[in-house]
Amino acid sequence: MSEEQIRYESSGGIARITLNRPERLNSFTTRMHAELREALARVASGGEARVLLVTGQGRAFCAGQDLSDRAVAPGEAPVDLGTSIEENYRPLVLTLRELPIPVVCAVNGVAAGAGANIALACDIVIAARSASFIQAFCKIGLVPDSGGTFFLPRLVGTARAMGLAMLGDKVTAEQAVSWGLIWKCVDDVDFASTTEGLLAQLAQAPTRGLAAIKRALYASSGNTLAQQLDLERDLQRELGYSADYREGVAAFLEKRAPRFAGR
Ligand code: T3D
Repeated sequence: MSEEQIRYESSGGIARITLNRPERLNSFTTRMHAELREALARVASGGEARVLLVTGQGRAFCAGQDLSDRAVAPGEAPVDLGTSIEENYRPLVLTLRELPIPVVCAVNGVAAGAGANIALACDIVIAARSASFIQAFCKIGLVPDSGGTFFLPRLVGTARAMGLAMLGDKVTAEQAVSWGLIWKCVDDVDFASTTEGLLAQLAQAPTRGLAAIKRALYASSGNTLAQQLDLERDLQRELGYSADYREGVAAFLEKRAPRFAGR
């Protein structure tokens, strides 16, 4: 496949997707979405990757939709944004959330509009200190999409979500951490090595267990306590029969480091 607008690699249990339109701050085009879909399908069907990295090439993570695709000449009908969301952004967010492996987003620079919310759709978000997050939608008369209206209030509460969505202010990586929007922010010089350390750790972790953690945590906001306790029971029952659980217990008792196979 042609991968010009994204780069995809997979080795050593780590799949990597790099948004690759640096001259347009990695903003989304229809073609980039198609390439992303194809890469994500490879991750999902390959069965080798135990962690997925999503990051951006150049000085930005992603500036959301490419707005040069959205200019409307007088007398012309505008693009149906609902169709764009339905065909591109909605499946992208759902795929990231449903992949049965951890998805790490390494936010290397500005993340704006859908770019910010695609980052928030990932399971663990690490950002360079110079990165920032902007809910840019309000500046062009739109609503936060790609899950923004779902993620923001859950992560930072309604008051902050409302301010972020209605004002479109830039949130620094440091502030994003202190508000609970993302996991971690590291100095730019340490960003690559910290990200690699995180990927290596996750690639050697008990993958089935992490998939179950992901499923349980994302289910919790829609569940009652009783439903969540039932889900925990069911997941624990299933994991209790896994090779990784057996290995984890054996390694603990033998006082050695575990060697998880991800099964
Ligand atoms: O349409 C649908 O399908 C519905 C879905 C919508 C989802 C969305 O994401 S809507 C929101 C779209 N995104 C934005 O509104 C963000 C627009 N960009 C910005 O606000 C700023 O560029 C940034 C805050 C992200 C970065 O600012 P700065 O000062 O660091 O860079 P810059 O100079 O603005 O941008 C550098 C270049 O990238 C520039 O081009 P030039 O002048 O060098 O030729 C700029 O026009 C271009 N660029 C940045 N963002 C976009 C873009 N070109 C097209 N689309 C962009 N989104």
